[in-house]
Amino acid sequence: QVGWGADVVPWPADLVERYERQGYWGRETLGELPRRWAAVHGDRCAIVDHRGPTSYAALDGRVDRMASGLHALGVGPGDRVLVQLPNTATFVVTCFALFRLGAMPILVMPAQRINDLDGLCKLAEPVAFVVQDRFLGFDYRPMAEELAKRHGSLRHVVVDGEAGPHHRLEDLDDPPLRNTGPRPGDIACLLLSGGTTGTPKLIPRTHADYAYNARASAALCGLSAESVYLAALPAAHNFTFACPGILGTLLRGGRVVMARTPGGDETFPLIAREKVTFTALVPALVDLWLRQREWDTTDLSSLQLLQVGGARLMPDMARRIGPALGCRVQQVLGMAEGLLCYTRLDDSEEVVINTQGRPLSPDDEVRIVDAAGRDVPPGEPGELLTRGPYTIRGYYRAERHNRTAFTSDGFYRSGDLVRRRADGNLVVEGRIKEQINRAGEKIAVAEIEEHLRAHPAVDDAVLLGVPDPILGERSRAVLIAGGSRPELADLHAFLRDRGLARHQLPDELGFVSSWPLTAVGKIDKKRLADPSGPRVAGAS
Ligand code: J2J
Repeated sequence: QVGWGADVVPWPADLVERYERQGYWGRETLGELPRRWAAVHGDRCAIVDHRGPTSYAALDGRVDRMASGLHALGVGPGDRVLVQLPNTATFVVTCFALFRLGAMPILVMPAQRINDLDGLCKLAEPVAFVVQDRFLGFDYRPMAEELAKRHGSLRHVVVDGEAGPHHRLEDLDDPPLRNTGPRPGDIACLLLSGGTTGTPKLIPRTHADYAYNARASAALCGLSAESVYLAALPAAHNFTFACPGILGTLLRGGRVVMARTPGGDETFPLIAREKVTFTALVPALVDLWLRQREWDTTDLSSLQLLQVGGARLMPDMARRIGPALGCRVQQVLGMAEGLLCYTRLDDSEEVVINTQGRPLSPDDEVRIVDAAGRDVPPGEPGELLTRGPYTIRGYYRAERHNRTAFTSDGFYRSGDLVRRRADGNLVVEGRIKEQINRAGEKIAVAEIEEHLRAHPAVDDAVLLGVPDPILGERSRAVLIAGGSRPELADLHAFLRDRGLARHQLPDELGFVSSWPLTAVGKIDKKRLADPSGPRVAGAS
């Protein structure tokens, strides 16, 4: 691809040609879509949020105004813009305005704090930051100001709500712009990776690949203009945004309902009122919904499909969903890097309960390999490697990391341990990457350990994922502290001061006087994590 420079690793030319020929990659760019939708659907409702409904025509108008307003501020093609907004129509407007300009939104979840954002600013040098004034008790404006102070690149803060000295999002409105015209192969947005290292990783998705991702997912899920999607997880998550989620629903002329929080208290009444037909959750939230369902009698009869992904769904929980919520289940093994595996709507109960499905695209390539990179015998577990028409070839501006995160022939090393059943469906067995999956939120172990080691009372630190009946995994910090031992609350305060988000704080704390070591002299994390294993000297 022309114009990508060294920031992004392109697909090889023969595959570009193949993906275009197969019809996966079209000629459209994401920014043009609202215009086309408005022409077809006009006054039909596109999005409902806490402020009310937005029609397809109004959506296109808002996208136009915001695109021209951002352009007047100097935001242009190729610029990066941090977007940290809760689930609102404004989130969608902002993304499409940036798509239209050929600028790239960096999609950040509302729960993320300055430590993450600081790393992203260093990496991607965004020119603007779009936030809501306050959300769930947190004021985003001081954080935006601090970031702007630290990073010269960040010239504009745009606020949805009370803007103070900043640009008010509603006021961004200039004469309509001629299309500045990104091309289908250009980068549309940068998604966040769960990460395994101390520095953040960004996932560059093109207009063509992301449109395909959403369109093919919408077809697989049988979406139509009658579909009503509840965005319960954060809109900035790949699952919610495009699998098929918000983008897939709008592509089919359906309606998106935005929930500010994912618990049953807010979502059940929304499902009843808006006649929601499908939604997506992580297993920890499924658990919460099922508990609430034991006493809550809200009418959920419109719900036809519940997608579950992000972390392992246990078969007995999967089995309880149908009877409790009156809908079908679809398991999704997804990753923001690309590959999506889905169980199909007509799969047997057995497949839907016990597997994470199979790839979306006929051109998704999946290899399952051993530690030496050799294909394992059929049915054996190994690491999932993948490439295909919507899987990236490299992280953004990460040349060195890309050398290990991808094979020399372009397969993404997922770090997931899977096996393939004889029927082709994949089952996730575990993980070989250093990452904790806490209720679907990915925690980069190495990064948090670095922060823990920075505490003055800590000599050395290890972070472990331990099994948790609700979260799937919770995090346990194990420390070596020669002098006084910090308490968990002290540690939390310390880490919060360093700008960590709530889910990044250890759930529990233990101490040892020395590390148990493996045969090759590495810290034996398995032994540290095993409660029934031999007690580690000095453990508490
Ligand atoms: C076990 N582990 C899973 C599953 C993801 C749809 C759904 C999820 C994500 C997502 C996504 C899993 N069972 N069903 O982007 O579009 C773990 C794996 C994977 C990692 C990716 C989507 N589904 N996982 O979770 O980028 O370890 O994407 O590699 O946040 O989540 O995390 P993320």
